[in-house]
Amino acid sequence: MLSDLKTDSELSVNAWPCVLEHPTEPCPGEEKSILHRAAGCCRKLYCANGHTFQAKHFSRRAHCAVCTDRVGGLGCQVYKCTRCKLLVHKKCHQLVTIQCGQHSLPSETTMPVDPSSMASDPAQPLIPRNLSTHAALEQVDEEHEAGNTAESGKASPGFGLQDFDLLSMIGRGSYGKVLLVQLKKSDHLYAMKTVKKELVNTDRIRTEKCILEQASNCPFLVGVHFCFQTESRLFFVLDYVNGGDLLFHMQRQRILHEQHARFYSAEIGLAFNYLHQRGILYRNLKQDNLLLDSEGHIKLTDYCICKEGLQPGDTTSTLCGTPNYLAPEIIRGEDYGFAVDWWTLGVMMYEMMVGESPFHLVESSDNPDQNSNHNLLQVILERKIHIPRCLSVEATSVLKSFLNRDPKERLGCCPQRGFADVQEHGFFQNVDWHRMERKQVAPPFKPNLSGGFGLDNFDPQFTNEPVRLTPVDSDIVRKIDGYEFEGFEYIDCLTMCEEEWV
Ligand code: ISQ
Repeated sequence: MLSDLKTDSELSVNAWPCVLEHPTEPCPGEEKSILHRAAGCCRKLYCANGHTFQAKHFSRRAHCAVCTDRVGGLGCQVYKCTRCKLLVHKKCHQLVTIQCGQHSLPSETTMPVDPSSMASDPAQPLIPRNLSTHAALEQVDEEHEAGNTAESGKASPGFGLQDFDLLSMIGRGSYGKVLLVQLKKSDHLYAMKTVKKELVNTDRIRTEKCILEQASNCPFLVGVHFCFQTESRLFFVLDYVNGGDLLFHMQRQRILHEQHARFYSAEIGLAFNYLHQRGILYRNLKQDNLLLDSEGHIKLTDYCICKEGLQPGDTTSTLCGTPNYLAPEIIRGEDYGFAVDWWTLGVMMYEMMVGESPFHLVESSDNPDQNSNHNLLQVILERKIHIPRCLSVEATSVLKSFLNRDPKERLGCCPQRGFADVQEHGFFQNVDWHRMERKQVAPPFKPNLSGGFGLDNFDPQFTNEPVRLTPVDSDIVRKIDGYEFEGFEYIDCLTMCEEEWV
């Protein structure tokens, strides 16, 4: 079995067996309060004289650009141009004579509008204000792309790249980049995960999106606000978690006090329990995926290797995960279940309290093989785990219990008791779980947010990179099946309400 393993730093397999029969219908377990907005199915657009009007409820004082009477009022629909923000009565929209983009906004309109974002020709891309000219020019290709897809009827009528200012790069994965962005309309900050269509598997994207939607209802998971696409990319607009990731903080701190590790591991436990109760196996715990919010609470991110649809007791067998966190049963090639997540929590708690991995390899230049993943996997399977004597009895016990190589004996894995055993373990005895799950327990560390937008909490290797989306080769774009990602567009219920009541 060991010889079959890849030696990459990440091992993952692209086989995702859960394919929905009707992709535009809600996924199993999806909350009913969340609304889907597949292209054109929920929001109609009305075109007149270059404008693209959308029906809105408008609660502020404003006047119709055609008849000049007041528009809006409770329950009264107004048509608003998605590009130039012109407001008209529904009954007047066919009579509009002003061309799109060729008017100044009425002074009553409280929407902050940057003049540079008003293109005189609606067919021209908008140049975002917070980009350098160079970066903006790079982005123009993408905006064109966004416009083109809209014209061919495949883009979301709700949101597109042109609605956001791209502020900084904050992360990178094999799929694409993660950017800090600001919604122009509201100034809200979001993390935008960009995914190149040519690099992804559609079933995997469907799973990730489905989990993101469910994650939005858990305080310890990064959730999604919007999804949209261009011809070459998919965009997930996610919660921006401005305190940085645990990897960044552990590089400065090295070891955390037990009290500090207890707080993070309790919140991670609640996140796991939320996912497991919904049949989702996370499989991706590592320091880079554990983010801290502005107060210091945790949020897990990156659902790209999650498995969904597992009932209690069900197992799966795909070989995937980060080598250092792989549970022994995965390495042994056995079928495995939720127990692998509790193993990863044990590895992470050890790293927090001891300052290194429980499977730390001693560097040896004589034997380069000693440092390979192959050797690491053997160590995970066989080497005695050394727990320093300076740790408390309870900390020692919880580490031993999570790092039990037999999944049936591991803490959190008893079929009838599950998470209750974790909550009742001596290490967590002083945790008030009711307050903890409501984020009412004060975090032990508050991230420094003195720098703009919290960008000081992200690795300069990302934040120093220019903010741009590199143009995708047109030959590649031509090969992408335009219908493969149909129905990807999404807007969360809360934002939908905010958007309607401008
Ligand atoms: C949200 N906030 C900060 C960083 C992120 C990285 C990946 C996904 C979501 C994120």
